[in-house]
Amino acid sequence: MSTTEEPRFTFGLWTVGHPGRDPFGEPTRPPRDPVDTVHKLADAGAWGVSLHDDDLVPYGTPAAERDRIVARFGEALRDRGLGVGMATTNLFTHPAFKDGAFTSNDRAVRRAAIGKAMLSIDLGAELGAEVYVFWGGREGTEVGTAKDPRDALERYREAIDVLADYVVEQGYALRFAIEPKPNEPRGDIFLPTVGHALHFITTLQRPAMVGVNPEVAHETMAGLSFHHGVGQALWAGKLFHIDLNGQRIGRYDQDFRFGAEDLKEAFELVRLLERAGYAGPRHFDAHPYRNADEADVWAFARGCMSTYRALAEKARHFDALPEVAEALAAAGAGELGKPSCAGLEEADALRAAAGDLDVLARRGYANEQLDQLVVDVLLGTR
Ligand code: GLT
Ligand code: MN
Ligand code: MN
Repeated sequence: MSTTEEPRFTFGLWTVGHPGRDPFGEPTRPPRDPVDTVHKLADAGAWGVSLHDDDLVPYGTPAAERDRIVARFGEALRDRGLGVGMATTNLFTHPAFKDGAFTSNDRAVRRAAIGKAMLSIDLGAELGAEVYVFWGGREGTEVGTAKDPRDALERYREAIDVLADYVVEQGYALRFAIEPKPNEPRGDIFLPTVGHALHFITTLQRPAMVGVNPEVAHETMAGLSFHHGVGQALWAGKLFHIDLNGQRIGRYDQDFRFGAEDLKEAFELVRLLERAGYAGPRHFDAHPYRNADEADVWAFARGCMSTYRALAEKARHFDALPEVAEALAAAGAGELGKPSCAGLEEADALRAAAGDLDVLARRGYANEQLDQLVVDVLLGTR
């Protein structure tokens, strides 16, 4: 993305539409009409929306009614010039998925899950989605002995393979993105981190079609550096989509407004995405606080976008400061981009270099100075 292009901000229908239900309490906000969401998101300056099949068409809706709902929604998108960044299947709400969807021990459930995903892929393609996400929230266990993880991964792989074949056979221009999460709602979820997902993708029949959809909250729940996970996905050419929100380590799945927690990590992330030229949607998968009223919901949505923009601006400002250039040089940040050796022809020189450690240990890396510059820029004192 060049500095003049506006990032493509998207919101799930389930985000601004989140009714404020939690495991301990009933909804605090009324249900929202998806068409109303389209209008309000357009007013707020978003580029587009994302959706689960069931967010738009409640499960069990008769076919004629489904077509009417989808047509009305498509018309609102066209009217307001909004796009669909991603679509996905709800394979976690219905009680049938209580033991998993693609990895349920019940073969009939697995077949129904694959079929539901096919219908949902049709819907995503009809609405022009560019990415199809798989978040396996129910794919996991509380009781480890109930599922051999090798069998579960084999069934997961089978499902993604057959669905990738389906996309190709239907001629849809969709790419898949797997969204990792360590736990919640299951005790332990399969494909818990970006790294697990990246390896899983290499086992698929159509690996080029499949990338990842990392989420701030999910890697953070696992205590990991989110921007390192995103960095590895970028390095592998697999960052097909991204879920932005806020989360504190060690807490429940908070899904707070982007930037509401750990601004420094958010800065590292935005700086990385902007420097890497990530061109996909900047998707906010977050919920307004449970005590938010209607006005606060839209303050939440505007806040997600304005924080991203502000951090992108801070990142540009940071990288333009001469003192930052100096600190980066002292830290050796640019040196890391250079190959360490030309290969085995340098074996003698490499062995000789092993004797230099005492001299090499004298170098400083100016990381205190560099990090304080980040803090100064974030605080606006520089
Ligand atoms: C659910 C989950 C998210 C996923 C969504 C896609 S739904 O809200 O918490 O992280 O991205 O299924
Ligand atoms: Mn998500
Ligand atoms: Mn989440």
